Amino acid sequence: MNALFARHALLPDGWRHDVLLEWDIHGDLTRVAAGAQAPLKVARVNYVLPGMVNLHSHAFQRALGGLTERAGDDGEKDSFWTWRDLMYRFAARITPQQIEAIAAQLFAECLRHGYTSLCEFHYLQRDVDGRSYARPAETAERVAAAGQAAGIGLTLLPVLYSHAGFGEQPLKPEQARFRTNVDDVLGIVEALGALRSGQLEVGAAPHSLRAATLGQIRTLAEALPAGRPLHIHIAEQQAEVRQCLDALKRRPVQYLLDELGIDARWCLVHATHLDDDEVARLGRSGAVAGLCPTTEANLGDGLFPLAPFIAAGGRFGIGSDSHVSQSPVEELRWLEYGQRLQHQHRNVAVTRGQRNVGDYLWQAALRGGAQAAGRRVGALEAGKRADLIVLDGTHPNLDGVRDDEVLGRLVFCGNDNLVRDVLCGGHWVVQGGRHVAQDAIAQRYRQAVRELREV
Ligand code: NGQ
Ligand code: ZN
Repeated sequence: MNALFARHALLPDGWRHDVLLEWDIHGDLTRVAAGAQAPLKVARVNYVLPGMVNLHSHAFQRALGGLTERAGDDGEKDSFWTWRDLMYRFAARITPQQIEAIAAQLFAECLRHGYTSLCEFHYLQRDVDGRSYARPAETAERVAAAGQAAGIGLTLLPVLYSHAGFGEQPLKPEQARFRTNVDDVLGIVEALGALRSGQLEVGAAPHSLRAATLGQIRTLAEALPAGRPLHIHIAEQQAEVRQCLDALKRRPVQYLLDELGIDARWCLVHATHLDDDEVARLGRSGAVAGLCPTTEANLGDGLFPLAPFIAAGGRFGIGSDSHVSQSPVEELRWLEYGQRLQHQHRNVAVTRGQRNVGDYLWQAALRGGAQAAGRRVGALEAGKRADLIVLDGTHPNLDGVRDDEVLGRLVFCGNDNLVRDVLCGGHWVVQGGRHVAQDAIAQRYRQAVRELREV
């Protein structure tokens, strides 16, 4: 039977008791009733949360994680830009089959840690010589296949990538695999349309103001079917802000807000460097800030102004971006800890109505993530996808805790993965802490990594 009985479940308006959840064969929740009787033969569990949305991913970078942590010898300080050179070198030789194997491993890991949706910001779209594949959507289709193998919900975002920097600088040779114009992207969006389902949506993503012009971004946004999400990297590094001021006479987020009618369709990824006016305007815009705390820390980006952004009514979600972490717990923990370290006080991510940091972070990241994904996810309610995680109620950290303590324990205490079972789109994809296809997926991943190391 497609049902589960949770003694405690996090519903949109907070924790509820004795919740009966039912879903249909399409993977949609059909009923979520609190204060219910447990029917015979329906499994009973202790703590259930909606699965988290991972709103920013470059899946292939999973295989590079942890391998760029050695300082260069040439006296130049390592930075985002020196990391990017290493990442380009890695991206130069990877094949579609390897992309699929790496993505499947990543997606299984994400599911095991409680992500049930992921937005793939997909720019590795040409072959190793910079030519279009016979099927221009080849690599995006490989990511979709990996999503299906792992059983995660996806939003595919084919990327518009035409320039190396502000002022329409020509692409560098090492960026040849990324090259697309607006028509290329729309062609890939169209080809991927055949894959749209309850588990998969298709949007688009101008890579950044460095890689796409305003005219291109406008054309793409207008041509994309209504309601599809649009994502863009923005204001991640100080150097980018300076270049934007030089070239366009405005700060990156200011420029987007002035020129593009940024609204709820948009996800602004990173948006790290904002002035007060940008914080207020972005907060009012309805757009989602796509925060990726572990990658932003790893790359030395800076800290997002979270408290004023929340106060301005801003929406945000979390992403694992370069995949130095595959855990929403770690993203949310570092999001809050960055603020504590910076401002030297505690319990920053709260509102007047929600004083509980863990509850606020989890729910806010769900709302923002769902919006950025453009899919019916992020809440346990009828009509949404049957995406949920069952926590290990026998773990000492959860033993006997009150409802209002669960997310504090999950997000801020310890390193064990408390995710026991995961249901995604109505299928149990993680059981007892193991992904159901873990071994086969890991074997293909190991093979891909071995091949890449041999090149
Ligand atoms: C990316 N990653 O596209 O993978 C970027 C680096 C760039 C992050 N921004 C490349 N974290 O921004 O030019
Ligand atoms: Zn990114």
